[in-house]
Amino acid sequence: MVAAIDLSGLQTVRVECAHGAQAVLTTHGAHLVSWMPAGANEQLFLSDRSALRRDAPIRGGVPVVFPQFASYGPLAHHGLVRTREWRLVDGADAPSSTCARLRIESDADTHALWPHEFACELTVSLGERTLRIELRVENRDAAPFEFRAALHTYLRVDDIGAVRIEGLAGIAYLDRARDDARAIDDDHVLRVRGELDRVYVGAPRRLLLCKPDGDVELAAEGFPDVVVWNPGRDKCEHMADMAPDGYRNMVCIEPAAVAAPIVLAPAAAWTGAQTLAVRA
Ligand code: TA6
Repeated sequence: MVAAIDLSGLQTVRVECAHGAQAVLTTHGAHLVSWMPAGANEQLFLSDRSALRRDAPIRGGVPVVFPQFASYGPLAHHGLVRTREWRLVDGADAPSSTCARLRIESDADTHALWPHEFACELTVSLGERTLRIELRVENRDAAPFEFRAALHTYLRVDDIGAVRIEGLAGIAYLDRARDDARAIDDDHVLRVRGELDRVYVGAPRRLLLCKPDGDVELAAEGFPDVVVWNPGRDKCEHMADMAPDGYRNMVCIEPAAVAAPIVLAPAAAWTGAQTLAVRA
């Protein structure tokens, strides 16, 4: 629950709808930190040990990964924008808006690290029992550039041992926990038993997270891949921003463009999105 965590060091944006659904973002990273659908519990995991400072990434919620995924490149892990301040460009004048749009543009700091002129916009749209998150990337440069991206969604679960993910059977993946070895999982459903870090290449548009307190459907647009991650007990114990047993309460299911970078022409824009929906 966000209520238990002090976000006071960060500027927040709240969206809410008439039926009681609400979501909270920080302008730091355009980071969604909470989503409570109408009549349902918090759906996102947010570590109670997360740094909540402007110079550090937030552990949990939905980090925006751009223009680099993980360490597939020379930049900081997961790129440039999750630790930078974004500007609220829509939703600011309407405190009870169901939609918020945040924007970030390249500047001298980003240029020193990644020599391209870009803009990213994140739009969050809230329904009674749905949440759509859209990432738009603009190339404002005179030359094409390549990027990788993901919406690194941390879903909250009561007990990782009791959940399963449906929709990935037979899909080839890169096993990041085993030097990116290629594999195919033929099991009908995916269960998390220990560390799991997989990039499913060319993943289906719709996945289902099945859990005892209610299933969540995930529908992706534009993102070709999906990453599934849980650090498992041993890794989690060594993470400074996670409780030692925090891995039990989360699983990341991330629409992503990882296996092949996206090439964006000058003046062109790319859009990827995911819609989360809780089922009754
Ligand atoms: O998306 C999965 C992943 O790349 C994992 O390998 C793990 O490192 C995770 O992201 C978290 O990364 P972070 O930089 O937030 O610690």
